[in-house]
Amino acid sequence: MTATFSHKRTDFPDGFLFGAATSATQIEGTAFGGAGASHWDTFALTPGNVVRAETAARACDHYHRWAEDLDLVAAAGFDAYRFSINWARLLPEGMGAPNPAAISFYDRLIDGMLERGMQPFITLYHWDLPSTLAHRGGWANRDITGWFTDYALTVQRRFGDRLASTATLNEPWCVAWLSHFLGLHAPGLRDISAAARAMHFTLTAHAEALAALRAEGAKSLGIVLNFEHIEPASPGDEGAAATEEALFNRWFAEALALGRYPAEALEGLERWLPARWQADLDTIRAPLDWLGVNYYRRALKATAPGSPWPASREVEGPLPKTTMGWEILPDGLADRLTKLAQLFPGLPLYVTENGMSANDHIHDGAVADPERIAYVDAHLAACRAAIAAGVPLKGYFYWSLMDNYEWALGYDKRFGLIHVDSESLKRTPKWSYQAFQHMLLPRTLPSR
Ligand code: IFM
Repeated sequence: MTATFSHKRTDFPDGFLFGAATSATQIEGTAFGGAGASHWDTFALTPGNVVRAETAARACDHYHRWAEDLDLVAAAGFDAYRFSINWARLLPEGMGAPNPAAISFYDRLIDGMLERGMQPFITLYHWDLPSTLAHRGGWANRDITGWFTDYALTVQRRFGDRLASTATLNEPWCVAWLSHFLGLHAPGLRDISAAARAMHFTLTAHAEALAALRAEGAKSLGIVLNFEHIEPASPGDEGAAATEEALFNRWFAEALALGRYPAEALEGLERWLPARWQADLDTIRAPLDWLGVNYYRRALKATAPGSPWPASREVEGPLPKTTMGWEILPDGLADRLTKLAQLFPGLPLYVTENGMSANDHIHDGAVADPERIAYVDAHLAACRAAIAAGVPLKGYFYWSLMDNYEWALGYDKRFGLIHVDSESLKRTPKWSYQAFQHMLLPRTLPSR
């Protein structure tokens, strides 16, 4: 294993963007700056939901250390920084009057990116739903469409003049299925009817916000979806794998590209979908300016006999794994990018998240993480293969800039290019950070 990547910046097309990604709740510290409560705050305070009941109250204290963190993004040679707004920080009641401290924080943050020559890639919703709206049914209530659109317009009117790009939602599968059917993320429901509604209302909220943002003059609008390379665990498990493929990889992408939901998913969900769902699909299909692709792993699916629909379960596979237990399969990224380029002809794609968690430790002031370097190297090779095959891939963002709050798994799962000490919060760049520096510096500011 080496400490550098085998790729050079010039191996990628002119203007290809390299960036690092984070999200608000995972790094900022929700206790600071007058943020309202989000459903993650209450979820984490409910015993049994989060490992060691860890919360995002302090997180990486990025709220106070943002300038140091942006200096690190710039010093790595990144062209762009993907971050999110905490909805509950900006609008503590979910709607109505913005929090002045939040406006001033995000103003400083965005200006700080521009001063350092980095393009701000904003995500409007990376999971911090204000509790006030959660109490009213959150993503299972059709009204979320209007609440989210009003919030999106507030962001656009305050910050839109300085943004390079806006994503409406991050990973709607997690917002809907992981959180309302599997119960593993806030609000922690295990309810198929709430899950089906959320699978639909994430898309209506995306679509209505997109239209409103366009009417307001916003440019470069997209959405970020997550994908896995799903395969049957054994012969005979093809049906289970096809159902998971439909729920995870096809539901959102096909609704956006084709204005329809896959039959294999409707088989279980149609009876729970809200009234007038078919009529919404025309709006949902409205053109995007780009699509964000989050990809981490392969997942093997098997039939779960005796279990109600979707009657599938995950099986541990034989490939090398990250500390998340995720199987590493870089070819799955090239395959997915190629499929998406066919589904969305001509649409610019970005890898908006890709990365690995590892057991990283500081020795003699350094963090050696050659496995992460190898992981990124192999996924960058997959990006190049996709580009060579004609995929209009425009950028790659590593998840994550720094070790942070990995939701229900707390602080142990370290995805960062920068090690964050759990007590002192001291930042220590890892070898992988230096590998990016080596590949990206000197930075030439890309033309867009
Ligand atoms: O940490 C998360 C992020 O919030 C969304 N995508 C996957 C990452 C790793 O699990």
